[in-house]
This record gives sequence, C-alpha cells and structure tokens, in this order.
Amino acid sequence: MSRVIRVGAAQLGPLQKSDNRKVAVDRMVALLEQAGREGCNLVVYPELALTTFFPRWDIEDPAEVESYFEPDMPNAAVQPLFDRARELGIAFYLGYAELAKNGADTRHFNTSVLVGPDGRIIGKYRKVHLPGHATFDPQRTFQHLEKKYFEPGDLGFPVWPAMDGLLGMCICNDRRWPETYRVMGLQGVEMVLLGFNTPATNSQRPEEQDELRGFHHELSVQAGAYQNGTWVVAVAKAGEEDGHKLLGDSMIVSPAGLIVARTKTLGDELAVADCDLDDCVFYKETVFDFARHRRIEHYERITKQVGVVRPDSTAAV
Ligand code: ING
Repeated sequence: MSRVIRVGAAQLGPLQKSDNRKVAVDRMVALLEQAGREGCNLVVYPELALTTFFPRWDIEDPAEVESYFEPDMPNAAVQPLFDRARELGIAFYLGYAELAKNGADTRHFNTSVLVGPDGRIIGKYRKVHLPGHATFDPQRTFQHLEKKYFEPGDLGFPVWPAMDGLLGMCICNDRRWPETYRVMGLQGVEMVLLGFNTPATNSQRPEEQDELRGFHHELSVQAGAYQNGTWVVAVAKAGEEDGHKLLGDSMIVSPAGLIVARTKTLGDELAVADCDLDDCVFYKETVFDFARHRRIEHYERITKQVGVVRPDSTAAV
C-alpha cells in the first residue's frame, strides 16, 4: 500500500522592504493555484513568508519592528490564502513572525503553522535555533539580528498525525542541527516541513564561495532526511532583497537522502513531487531502527552539555 502526498515546494522570490503583505499573499495564492492545477495536496512556503527578511536590519523604532509581526493567525491580510487553500482542499506550511500576546505579556517568535486541507491550524512551531547576534556587529558585512527580534522557541519539536502520516516542522537554521531531526525522528516523523531565508554570502567570511553555502544547505537537509528515515521539504525565500542576495535551492528530499525535486530559479517557483510516506518504513525498520541500534547510555553529553568541554589532557586513558 502507499501513502502518497503530492507536495508543492512553493519558493518565493524576494520581498522588498517596500512590499506589503498583499504583495506576498497574492504571490502565494498564485503558487497555490498552480499547485491546485498540478494536483498537490500540500504546499510548503518559506520562513517569514509575509515580509522581507527584516533581521538583516538594525531597527531602532519599536513600531517599525512590530510592523513585521502578526498578532493573529490567520488575520485579514492572510485570510485570502487560508480561504483559497480551503476551497482547493490543500494543506500548507506558512512561516511568519509571531507576536504572542498573553494578557499584558507579549513575546516574539519566528514561527510556522501547519494548516489542514479544511483551513484549520493543525500545529504551530517556534524556531528553536536562532542564528546570528543580538546587537549590531560592525565586523559583519551585513547584520543577522534574529537574536535581537525573536526569543528561542518554547514548543519543542512536535510531530502531528496528519495526512495519513506523521508530520513535523522546523525553520531555517534548525535544519543545520541534527538534534532537530532526531527529536522528531524519535517520534516517528515521516515528513519534516521547513522554510528558510539563507543569505547567499557569509557576513563573517565574505570570501567564502556561494557554492559552499549551497553545499552546506543540501548536506544538512539530505543528512537529516536519511539519518531519520523521513522526507524533508525545504523551501526558500530567494533572490535579492534590497541589495542582499538569498539562496534559492528549494528542494524535496526522500528518506533515502535523495533530492527528488528542486527549484531552478531565484523567483516564485513551484517544485512538485509525489512523496510516498511508506518509503520511510524501510529505513526506520533497518539501518535506523532506533530501538534496536541506539545506545543512549553513551549520549548523555548531548542533553547535559551546551558547549564544548575538552578532555583533561592529563586524564589517564
Ligand atoms: N538563516 C541562515 C540559515 O541558517 C545561517 C543563517 C546561514 C547560519 C549560514 C549559518 C550559516 O540558513 C536563517 N534565517 O536561519
């Protein structure tokens, strides 16, 4: 038997600071219509898909910072996307900047939601691994101030029963950390959905070749998929935003770690693949049968230590 989800990786081209939510939503709806014509059941949009990647700017005005966040989801600006997806019966992943209000307490997260084909939110994820820095860094060729604008996610790495399988989410930098996939892998995840906004150059090593950035992106996603026997769908916001280049290379990776679909441009582009969740079973029952092969008695450092603790050079072997 097979459990095929036809997935549309809905890459967005650049969103400029001057582009409002309607620009983004109209383009996402157009990709949704194409996904509908191509028979997709699930569409994955990028991280922070409603605005430009604003953490590249050191914004002093609190009101301007708040203008990038969504107090509610859905809201009037994104309702056309929710409505059209429900009409088409297509589930989707959407990344956005979340303003979380709890009474007088307001918190800021880099967030994604998984929305079912009926338009209801199945689950929410808040980005755990925030890259970059919290204050202006003059040493960098450009800023990456996610630690200024967002708190680390507080929801862990959940996995939800959905679409006849087990689906999980993460966001951008999370894909570089094996812990991200393994925590979901230990819940049996069969498809990890993620959006990303990845600068095409290294702000701390400008001479680094762009190709290396692409290689590290592919390496991270392919390893995460294979080592946990799961599909991974990784979708970029790409192209040049106000003079800053973002990586494209959106892709759909199989549990074997193979790239089965990928985008070719740096614009709005849909890459489609039929993803059979049953393809996960062989890897989960053989090479990555965690219950048979893992030896947790040797893994304690992974949860007990944050940074590196080097061995005492005088310690006896
Ligand atoms: N962007 C980048 C990412 O992890 C980065 C930041 C790039 C960190 C390359 C380290 C190396 O893809 C976001 N938004 O996390």
